[in-house]
Amino acid sequence: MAKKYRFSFGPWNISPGADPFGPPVRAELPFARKVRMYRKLGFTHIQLHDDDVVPADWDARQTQRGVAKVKKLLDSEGLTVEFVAPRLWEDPRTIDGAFTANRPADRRYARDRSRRAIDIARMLDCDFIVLWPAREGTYIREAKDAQAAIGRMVDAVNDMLAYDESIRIAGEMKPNEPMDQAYCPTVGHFMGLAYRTSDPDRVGVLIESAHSILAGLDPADDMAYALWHGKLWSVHLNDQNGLKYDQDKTFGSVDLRRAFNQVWVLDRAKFYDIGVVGLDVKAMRTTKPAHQTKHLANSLAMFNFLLERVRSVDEELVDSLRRSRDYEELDRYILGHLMGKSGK
Ligand code: GLO
Ligand code: MG
Repeated sequence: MAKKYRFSFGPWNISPGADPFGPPVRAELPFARKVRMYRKLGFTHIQLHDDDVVPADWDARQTQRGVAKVKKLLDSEGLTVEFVAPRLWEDPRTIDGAFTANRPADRRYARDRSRRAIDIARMLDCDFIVLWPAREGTYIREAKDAQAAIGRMVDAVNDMLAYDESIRIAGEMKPNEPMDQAYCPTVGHFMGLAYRTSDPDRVGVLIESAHSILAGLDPADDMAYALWHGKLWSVHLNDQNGLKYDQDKTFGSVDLRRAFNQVWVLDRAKFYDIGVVGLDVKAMRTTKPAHQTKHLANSLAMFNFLLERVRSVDEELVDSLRRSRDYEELDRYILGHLMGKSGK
C-alpha cells in the first residue's frame, strides 16, 4: 500500500505552444481551468512558481488575499502544493542573473522575491522551495567574477534558510539555456554547495532527466548519486533527444531504457516514501487544443508501465548475471524484458 507514487506537474506544463521562432498556437487556459484538470489526469500535487499564484508586484495585503483565494481553489480540488519556485528569470531586474547579478540592487530584489516565495509557500501549507537558477551564469566568461558568484549563491540559500527555520530548499540544476554556461551546471555541483550552507540538512536537489542529459550525464546515475546522499527530494521526469535546446519531451519517448533505469533507481530507493514524482513535460507545438494534456497523461502512464517492468525484473537472474560477469546476457535479458518477452 505504501508503495504508491504521487504525481505532480506545474501549470506551465499546459502551454500555448510558443517557441523562439513562432507565436502561441493554442489559447492560454485560465489557471483555474488548469487546476480542475489535475485530478482527472491522475495528479494529486501541484508545483507552482510564485507568480503562478499571485502577481509578483502585489503588496502584502493583496498577496495574502490572492493566495487565500488560490488556496481555496486548490483545496476544493483536493490538491496539495508540492513546492513553490521563485521565478527569478523574467523581471527586468533579473536580466543579469538574480543572486549573481553584478548590481547589488538586483541581488537584493532576488533576495526579497525569494523570501516572498517562502511566505507564499507557507500560506499554501507548503515547506518546500525549488530554485532553478536560470540566469545564474554568463554568455561570456568575462562578464562576472565566477568565484564570487558561487559565494553569492551560498549567501542566497543561507538567507532563505535563516528567513524560515524549517523551509527545505532543492536546487534544480541545468547546464545551459537560457545561459551559455550556468555556474552550477550539475546536481553534483549544487550538492557540493549545499554542504557549505548554514544548514545542509535542509538543502537538497530536484533532478530533471533532460537537464542531466544536457550535461552529458545519465539521469538514473545522477538520481542514485543524490539518493545516496539523502538529497533527492523531487524529480522532473521527461526526455531529451541529444544535445540541443531543452525539449521536455514525454517521459520515455526518446530512450525507453534510460527511462526504465530512472524508474528502477527510484523504486529501489523507495522514492514513493520520499517525494512526489513530477513530470516536467511540454506538448508539441503541433498539438491541437483538445489534446494539450495528453503528454501529461502519457508520461504518467509511461511511468506506471515502466514501474511494472521494474517490479517484474527477475532479481535473482540479475544477481547471478552480475556474479558471473555475464553482462552480454544481462543486456539481452533487459532488452527482452522491456519488450515484454519473458524467459531467461
Ligand atoms: C526549465 C526548468 C523549469 C523548472 C521550473 C520549476 O528548464 O525545468 O521548468 O522546472 O521553473 O523550478
Ligand atoms: Mg524542470
